[in-house]
Amino acid sequence: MSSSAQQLKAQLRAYALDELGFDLFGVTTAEPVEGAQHLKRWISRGYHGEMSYMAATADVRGVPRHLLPDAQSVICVACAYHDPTDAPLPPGHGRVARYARRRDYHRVIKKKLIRLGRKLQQWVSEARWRAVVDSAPLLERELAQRAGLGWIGKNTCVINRQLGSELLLGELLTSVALPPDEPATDHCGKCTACLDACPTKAFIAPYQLDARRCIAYLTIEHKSPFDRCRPPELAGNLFGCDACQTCCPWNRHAPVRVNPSLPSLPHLASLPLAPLAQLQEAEWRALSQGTPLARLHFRRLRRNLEVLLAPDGIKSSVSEDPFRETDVEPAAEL
Ligand code: B12
Ligand code: SF4
Ligand code: SF4
Repeated sequence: MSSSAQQLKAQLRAYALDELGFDLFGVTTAEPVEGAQHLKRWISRGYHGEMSYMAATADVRGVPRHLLPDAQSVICVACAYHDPTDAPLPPGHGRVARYARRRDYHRVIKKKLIRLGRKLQQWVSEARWRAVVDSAPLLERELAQRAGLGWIGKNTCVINRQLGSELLLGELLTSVALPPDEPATDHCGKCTACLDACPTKAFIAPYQLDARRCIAYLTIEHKSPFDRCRPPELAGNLFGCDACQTCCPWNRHAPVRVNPSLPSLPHLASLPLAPLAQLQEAEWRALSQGTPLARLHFRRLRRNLEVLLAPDGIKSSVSEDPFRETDVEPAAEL
């Protein structure tokens, strides 16, 4: 690749990190990603549950050119939100996952990416680009791994050696060919802390998550009412779950790093359940506005609260899990 392409990448990198305030920056090609085969198998086993958008887009998620036909490169970025100063969950409260106790990252990262795209166009007038933050079908973690931001850990999250896994990802697809970075390599080793820490045993095997068991899925993405005879275990979580990340040694040793554009909103860290159950829909909308919590439709909020407010007796036993698999192959790398 020419030295001018190297120089352009260096300029973009400096602008993304120094001006826009991203915490990580890397480049990969726009070639299809290899992990797409895992996605297809994941769907075929039904691990996506009610996330029908995952099944509907499985064939194109690994193909960046589906989103920008003449894409040559994908610029991958991340914002960090590692702030481990959690107080213990007060009695009668529900926990909100750390990524959701702040402004909605989709908007924050998208705005920054659009500025990056415009800057690219100032430097290369014929450049075409498209900004993506979870908003279009793309295997974001695979691309981030290939662009060197971090490896996909056994908990399926992208982990950076310096910053850990509490990262939110975004991509700028572009028709401009930029020199790719080296892919990140796996540093999970023999550790299994995340697999052991998951309260619902949602990992079928290392690197494989059955979303139907995952509290993040159950509290946020699952739309249907829960089975009243067998409500899921939510382990105190009202919205999302961090257990497979807070236990990870790469997070325990990571420096506190919260992107200034995504400051913590401490009043959202845990919410009092009984008063929440009294809220009217408009009040919930006002409380959640502008944060990832807004994704939680009022009906689903009430459903989650019903489980969290119920006496322990109604919680199901994980050993009776109807999704228990018997035919799972072990991860190839173990
Ligand atoms: C659907 C989805 C979910 C679902 C399913 C999660 C999942 N693991 O797939 C649910 C609702 C459960 C979820 C939860 C969370 N999510 Co989410 N989610 C997504 C979304 C939209 C798609 C993910 C996807 O493609 N899954 C498909 C499956 C097949 O992928 P996978 O499980 O990651 O498996 C990969 C590897 O493990 C490997 N693999 C799979 N099987 C096998 C088998 C073998 C043998 C091997 C070797 C490898 C392997 O290949 C796969 C493809 O890369 C992405 C945004 C995006 N567009 O990418 C955000 C995204 C992944 N989520 C994100 C976040 C922050 C979360 C939560 C932390 C939120 C929270 N605190 O509650 C949790 C984390 C739970 C977890 N451990 O994954 C971030 C992750 C950032 C990071 N550091 O990785 C993303 C990238 C959004 C973003 N733009 O920042 N999420
Ligand atoms: S987010 Fe929670 S429930 Fe989901 S896999 Fe991680 S630890 Fe398990
Ligand atoms: S807890 Fe251990 S196995 Fe799990 S992602 Fe972190 S390093 Fe990897």
